[in-house]
Amino acid sequence: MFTRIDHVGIACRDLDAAVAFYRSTYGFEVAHEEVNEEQGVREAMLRVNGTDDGGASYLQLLEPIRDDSPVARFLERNGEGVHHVAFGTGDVAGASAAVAGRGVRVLDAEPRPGSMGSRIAFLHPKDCGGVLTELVQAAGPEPDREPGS
Ligand code: CMX
Ligand code: CO
Repeated sequence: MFTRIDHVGIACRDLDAAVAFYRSTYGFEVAHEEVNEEQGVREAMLRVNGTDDGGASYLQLLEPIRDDSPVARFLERNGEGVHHVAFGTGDVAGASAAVAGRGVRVLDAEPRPGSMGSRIAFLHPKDCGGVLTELVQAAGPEPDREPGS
């Protein structure tokens, strides 16, 4: 069902400061930056491997743009840190239906727009061992899994 880690979402209070940390400490560069009004975030995608044409993995740095957004509430409760893990799939609607059938609450009845033209759906962290989980269908093609992996 899933082919890779699409991204790890990291909540931060100051996106520019977080980008500067990841650049100066690890050498990661920003592949893409955008505001997602619906999700209430300003975000930067830092590519870890692959290319933006498909099959890449990213760090997604997230700064809230509204006090009542999920990332703002997370920061209030926990401070900065890992917010969610996102799995890549070629079929987000199918993957959502499959996990829903296994008793996991899918928070998005219909997939929503995510980073870089992707379509996304979230799973409730309380049904996923405390991990907020995102399913991502990237705009680009999904790579085949390595045989045996
Ligand atoms: N990871 C793990 N647990 C989390 C969590 C997170 N990121 N966010 C909330 N929780 C926990 C809370 O701590 C709480 O636990 P307790 O009941 O033990 O205290 C529980 O989930 C329910 O909390 P809540 O008060 O209902 O929390 P929220 O109102 O913040 O809602 C959630 C939680 C997951 C429904 C909401 O954050 C959501 O809909 N998230 C999906 C959208 C999103 O996160 N968008 C931003 C990222 C966009 C992107 O990646 O593109
Ligand atoms: Co995400």
